[in-house]
Amino acid sequence: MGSDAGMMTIYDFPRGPYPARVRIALAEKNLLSRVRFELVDLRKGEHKQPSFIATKNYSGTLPVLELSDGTLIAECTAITEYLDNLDGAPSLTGRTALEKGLIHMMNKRAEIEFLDAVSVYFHHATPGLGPEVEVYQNVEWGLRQRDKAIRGMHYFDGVLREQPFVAGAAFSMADIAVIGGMIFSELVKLPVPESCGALRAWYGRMQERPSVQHWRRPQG
Ligand SMILES: N[C@@H](CCC(=O)N[C@@H](CS)C(=O)NCC(=O)O)C(=O)O
Repeated sequence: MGSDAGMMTIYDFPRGPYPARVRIALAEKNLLSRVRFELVDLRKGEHKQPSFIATKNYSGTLPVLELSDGTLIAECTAITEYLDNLDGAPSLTGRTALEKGLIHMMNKRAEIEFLDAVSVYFHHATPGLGPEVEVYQNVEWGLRQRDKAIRGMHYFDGVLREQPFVAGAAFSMADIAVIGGMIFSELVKLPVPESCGALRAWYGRMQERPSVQHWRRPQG
């Protein structure tokens, strides 16, 4: 089992939208001094190397958290759950049963309807990480996922017309997942429709958070 003390390692790619989610969560939880980052170069396909898959993450994705005793936790949501509960005072993943349920639902929805859809668009309908890494591309599937992501933007715009944050009254991991979608959309130049005023205004407010500002700064 994982130890709660000691230095942790994050295998990541600093500008990647999924790694951004964990970097933002770390900053929100004041844990940046407890981690060191190890670059896995996506453009070189290092995350698809058999050794990475065998020893770090079966799914061949980033980020991955490694605890000081060698325990590995992949998947942004799982990593965020772990980090959020380290101090016994969860602030990103919910305290009550209701908060936990709503945050988990909206976080998953942000992935399915927005962030993961932009990712599929990137990998299938754009050059993605380049011909060496993108060994199978299905353009039609990619374009469908692009359209799904735009529908997702409209959906989250509607949510944010009704409430200040993605899962309700407070900032949570679900906001971080939508921020990941927005970061990926910027990267692939998929603009948020002008009509999504609430989503745009919320994103403006998110830029004021120190955790997001920290991510925006140049990183090593
Ligand atoms: N479900 C995973 C997705 C992670 C993910 O797709 N990460 C990107 C980095 S930004 C990646 O590794 N992409 C390479 C690929 O999918 O081949 C999570 O939440 O951690």
